[in-house]
Amino acid sequence: MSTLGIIILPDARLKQPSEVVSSVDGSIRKLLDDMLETMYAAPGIGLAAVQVGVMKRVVTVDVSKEEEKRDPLFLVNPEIVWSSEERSTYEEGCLSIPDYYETVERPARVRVKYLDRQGEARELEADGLLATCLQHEIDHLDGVLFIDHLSKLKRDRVIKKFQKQAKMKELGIG
Ligand code: GNR
Ligand code: NI
Repeated sequence: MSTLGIIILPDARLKQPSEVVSSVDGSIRKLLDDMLETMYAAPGIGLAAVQVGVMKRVVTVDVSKEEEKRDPLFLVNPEIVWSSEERSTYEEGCLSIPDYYETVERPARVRVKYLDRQGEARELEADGLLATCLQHEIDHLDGVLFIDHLSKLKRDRVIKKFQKQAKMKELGIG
């Protein structure tokens, strides 16, 4: 396994939709394993392939609390097939928008269909942090970031800050 580099705002790839995976083969399983290692190293509770520059509908998630009791989920072509009317709010962050946290409101429960690591069709129903995380990751596959759920004022402020940081880095400052 190897860790992969995580792309950050304002990388244009984060705004693009990812492609459906046609078969869960060895290269997809290797991608899943490398993504899981990258996610644990970050550390993060979820990762979409686009965040490591791979435009495929592939996601890893692990919302378990203790490192000793890891509970990884591998999802290929995940789709929300049902979401609750009831909403819940979480303070969200994103590895592609480092050190920025803001409250986002989303459906409290979702049912997700996906292919597992073996390419088998599965469904799961989630609530709590897992429901939020799955929605955050599936958004990534559609080129949507959690800041797209905030007011335009907040979103534009964050984008500006990261554009400025990218420019400074380009110039070799900071
Ligand atoms: O590590 C992460 N934490 C998190 C917290 C609240 C809601 C969503 C997330 S996902 C994020 C990792 C990430 O950027 N996944 O795309
Ligand atoms: Ni994210």
